[in-house]
Amino acid sequence: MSQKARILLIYTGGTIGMSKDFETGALKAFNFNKLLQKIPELKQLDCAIETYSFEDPIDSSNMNPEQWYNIAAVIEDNYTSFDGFVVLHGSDTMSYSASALSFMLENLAKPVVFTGSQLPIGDLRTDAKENLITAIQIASLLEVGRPVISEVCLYFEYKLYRGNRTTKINAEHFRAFTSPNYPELVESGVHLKLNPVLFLPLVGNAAFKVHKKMDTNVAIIKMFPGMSEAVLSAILSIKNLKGIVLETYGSGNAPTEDWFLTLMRKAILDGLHIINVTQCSGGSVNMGQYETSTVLKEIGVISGKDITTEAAITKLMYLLGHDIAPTNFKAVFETSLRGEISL
Ligand code: ASN
Repeated sequence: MSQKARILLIYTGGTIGMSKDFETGALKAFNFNKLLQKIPELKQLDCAIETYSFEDPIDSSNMNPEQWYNIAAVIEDNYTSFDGFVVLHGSDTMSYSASALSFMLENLAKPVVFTGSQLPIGDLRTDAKENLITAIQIASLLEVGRPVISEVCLYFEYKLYRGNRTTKINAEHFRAFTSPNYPELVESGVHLKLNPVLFLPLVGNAAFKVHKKMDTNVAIIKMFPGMSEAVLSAILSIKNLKGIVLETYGSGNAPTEDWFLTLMRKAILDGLHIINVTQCSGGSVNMGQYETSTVLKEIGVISGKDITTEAAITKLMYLLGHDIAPTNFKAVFETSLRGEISL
């Protein structure tokens, strides 16, 4: 007889569990037990589900590294007792959290599936039920007693994506996420269509490890025509700033004006790590392809390649939380740690 998968459902908040405040009409998070009462279908699933709720469920706009650590700690404390984890999370910052957790959980041998919804579970037209039920089904997939998927993923609107490849693209559509540079791992239709060649390989016997330090001395700067020297220089002189994600144009291009390159050069010489990511929704940075990125490459700007901004900023926090020698930092950042970049 095949063994039933054991799933831990972790509720952090988000629209999925919200209801309207009678006085203000605004959506806010409510009690988790009510959430489960609204989905009696969960009892029909062929797995054993236990639940863990954050004491104060939040709108994911209030997510931060401390909360990421709390999610990681729940997974760590329950790691051996469950086959998979489903994290209910607001959609607004879900891609940041899925990216952060992918770095914080090293040698993960079980699925951690983030999901949520665009409409509360109590709404007649809700997308919450399908998202939740299929996320649990995917997290329950076992093959000879071992989880089929062993990475941090995000399930939304019939698709399972690698979490650190996703980005939220729509505030209204049920199809709220996309993974511009990596195909979906699973597509849900009449059957679940798995693409195992795209899964991260199994980790073997390496021990599961949770990393707790994320350094928040970081910033994201989005380039725009007309950005002034005063603005860029003010950001770069922030005390204790250790790294920035620079969202450039196209394949990693930026102005060739003297003031810009002088500020960049000085910042790098002063020890700041600058990661070049594209502000395009798809494609890769390729410094040197155009003259407008050649100098960036020469002065030691780090290539984010085809990483998302969400994965870049969380990877930066994660790597800065480790004592990596400054001379190694570029090489480590440009390596794929959890499948977040294509090499
Ligand atoms: N504001 C909500 C949140 O991110 C949005 C959602 O979950 N759809 O918590």
